[in-house]
Amino acid sequence: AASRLTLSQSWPAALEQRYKAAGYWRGETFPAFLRERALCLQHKEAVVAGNTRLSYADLDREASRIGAGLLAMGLTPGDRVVVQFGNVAEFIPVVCGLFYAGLIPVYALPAHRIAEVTHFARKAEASAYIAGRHYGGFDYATLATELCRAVPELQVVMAGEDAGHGFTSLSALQGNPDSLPEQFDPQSVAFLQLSGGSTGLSKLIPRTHDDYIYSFRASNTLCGIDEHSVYMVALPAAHNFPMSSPGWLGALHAGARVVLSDSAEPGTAFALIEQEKVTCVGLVPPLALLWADAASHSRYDLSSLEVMQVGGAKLLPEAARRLQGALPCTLQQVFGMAEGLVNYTRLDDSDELILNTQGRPISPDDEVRIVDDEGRPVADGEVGHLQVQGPYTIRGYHNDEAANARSFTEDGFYCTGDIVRRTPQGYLVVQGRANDHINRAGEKISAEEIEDHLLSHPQVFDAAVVSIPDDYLGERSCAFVIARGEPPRVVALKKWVREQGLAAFKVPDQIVFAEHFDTTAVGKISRRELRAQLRQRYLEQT
Ligand code: J2J
Repeated sequence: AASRLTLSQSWPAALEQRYKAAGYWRGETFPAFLRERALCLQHKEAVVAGNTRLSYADLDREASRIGAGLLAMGLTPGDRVVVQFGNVAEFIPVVCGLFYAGLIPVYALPAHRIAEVTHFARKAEASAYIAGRHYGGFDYATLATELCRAVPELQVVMAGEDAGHGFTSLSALQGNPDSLPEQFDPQSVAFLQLSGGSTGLSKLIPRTHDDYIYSFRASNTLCGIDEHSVYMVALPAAHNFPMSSPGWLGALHAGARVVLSDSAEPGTAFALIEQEKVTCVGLVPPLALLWADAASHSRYDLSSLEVMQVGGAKLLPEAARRLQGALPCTLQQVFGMAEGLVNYTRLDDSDELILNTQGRPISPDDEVRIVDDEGRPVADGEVGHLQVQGPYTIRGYHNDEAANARSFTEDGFYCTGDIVRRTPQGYLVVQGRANDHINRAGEKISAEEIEDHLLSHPQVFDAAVVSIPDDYLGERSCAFVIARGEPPRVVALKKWVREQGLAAFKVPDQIVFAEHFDTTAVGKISRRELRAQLRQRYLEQT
């Protein structure tokens, strides 16, 4: 058996037994189900992206070649590999190849830049980095070169016409398929997903074969995915929502067809929906609204669409109503998190529930607790902090004791940071967030992380980053800055943040200079109170 990455914080034995007895954890693994689909479905199309069409047999062959090739490079099962791709055909065979080899993917998003990718590689103690050479006008070989300077032990594999820089080319990978491990422990870690990063940098989320496969297998049932479905990935394919709720992994598990769209812009996506007869797609609220507007005067035939899922950020009831009116399909609200818990409105729910709630948990064994600031359960229907444990919610982050102490209760519940209330039918309504991150159209930004980068500027004395309600994005980021002497220009300061090697979505949308932060009344106030105060004052003035 291959050496593996095991969980440091696992489920208590009693829960493990319960989840197995209930049939959630079936001992199924990624390589096993992918191989099985390839055997049964052979020439059925699995993945469509651009001009590439891969059958289930093609996907299996490519994954075997890549997995064996990586082992031939000297990687060992259990090693972590940072992958960074846009919505291109190679992404799926690369991830499946890592699964086949027992290597552990760490999913960077295409928007991430050197600061973030370096953090992932270090935190995961990764052995390799695999990326597509060009995507969205960015050359990932440049990033890889810098990355190797920061983390010299990394091996690099590049997909694309020309790997360049002496990197190994993805298409050149070759190895002996017999070298691929045969046995996989279903309770070992299959990959590391990224957290939204509420305090500081993103944390790594270890997900096991058993828990993750259960989450998307059960999602398939709730989202109407079967072998006739065509699932479109319009959000970044490495994000947990389009990967697992039910996502492209759910679709592959069902033997359906996955269509990757490299743009979520209606023009591109609508053409693909018509051409590929897409039946299901997942979107964030601003995109869904954009689609609704565009659909009214679109010449494309969208009648194949059965389900439009919206999640990642709060969909307001009025916006939900607009979507329902504009698109000829069922609206499904999805409230999920990469740490685990996913809630869906059910396809046959009343409009009342679909419009006004964020759904209810996948599993009868998702134990949801709503508590006050002191951790005591609130009365039924009252607003409080959402905590959860269940068959697909992690018990701890990878290699991060400090974060675990903050984010998990003593009895192992995950503190989501979301403020919710529960309806009498057990549906959750998201009311807000307890911690200071900005949910910018589904992309999560840690206030602390950006404040840190602002503070590194020589002309910045202090900075506080807050979320401001925004008609289009849901929330935008606003940085309040106290200058040290002459204030820097706003554009210069934004450029400074970008040049720290950060994803562009983290650059503050707005910068407001302040003379001082008012900390008088309470004397020393917490960063959180300060942010709340600044946000409040700003909203009162505008
Ligand atoms: C309000 N807030 C929401 C919603 C997520 C499916 C869907 C989404 C994610 C995701 C995911 C929300 N209304 N409908 O992983 O599998 C906010 C909450 C939550 C955080 C998690 C999936 N849907 N959110 O968005 O890990 O604050 O996962 O805790 O990126 O997004 O973010 P993330």
